[in-house]
Amino acid sequence: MKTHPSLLSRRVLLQSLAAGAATAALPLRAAAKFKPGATAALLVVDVQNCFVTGGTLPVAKGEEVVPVINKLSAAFANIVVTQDWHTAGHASFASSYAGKKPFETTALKYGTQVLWPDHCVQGTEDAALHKDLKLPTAQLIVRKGYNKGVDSYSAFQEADRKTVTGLAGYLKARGIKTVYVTGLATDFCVAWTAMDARAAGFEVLVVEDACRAIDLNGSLAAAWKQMTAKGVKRIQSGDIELA
Ligand code: VGL
Ligand code: ZN
Repeated sequence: MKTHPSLLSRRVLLQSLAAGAATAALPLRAAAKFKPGATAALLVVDVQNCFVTGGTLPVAKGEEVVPVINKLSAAFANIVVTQDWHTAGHASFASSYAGKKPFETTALKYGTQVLWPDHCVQGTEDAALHKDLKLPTAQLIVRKGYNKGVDSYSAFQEADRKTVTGLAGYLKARGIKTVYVTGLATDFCVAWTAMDARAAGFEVLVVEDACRAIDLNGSLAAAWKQMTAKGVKRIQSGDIELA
C-alpha cells in the first residue's frame, strides 16, 4: 500500500526526533574526524636539521613534530615536503650586513626582512631533512629561498610576493583541493605557506600539534590571528582519521 504523504513526513519527523534524542543522550560522543581523501595533500614544511635542537636556527622542541608527522602520513595519498634552501650569503642572514645581529630587521626592496642566523645553506647537513622523518610515499620536495636576494617563508611564493615556486600549479594539476600543513615553524614558514595556499584557492587546515613555533615578539599569536582571518582552519592531529 502506498504511504500517505502526511504519514511519511510524520515518520521522518519522528526519526529525526529520535536521532536528536540519541545525540543529546551522548554529549561526549567524539566529533567526526577529518578523512583526507584523494584530493587532499599533506604539506610537511622545513623539518630540517637547522630548525631542531642542535641546528643553526633551532625552534624549541622542533624535533617533537617528527613522530606526529610520521604517524599522520598514513592518512595521506599525497605528500609534499619542503626544504628551506638558502644560498651562502643569503639576504635573510644577519651576517650579510655589517653591524646587524640575528633577529634584528632590515628594509629590503620587498619590505621588512627579519635577519636570521646563517641557516639551511644548500647541500649542508644543516639543511638536510631530519633523519627520523620517514615519508617514503612523499612525491615532491619543494626547495625554496634559493634566490640570494629574496627570502621565501612560503612554499608557494617568495617574499617579493611575485616569484612563484610552482607548487600551486603542481597541486592543481594533480587535482588537489585541500592541504593539511605541518612542520616548522608555525609562525613563519607554516603560516606563510598556509595563507598562500588559501590565496591560491585551496581549503587549508594547519595541524597545530604537528608544528612548533619560533615566537619572536608575539609572532605566534599574530600568525594564528592572520591565518584564522584568512579562513585557515586550526586542527589537531587527533582530529584526523588514520588510514
Ligand atoms: C623559517 C625563518 C627563516 C621557517 C625559515 O622555516 O619557519 N624561519 N627561515
Ligand atoms: Zn630561512
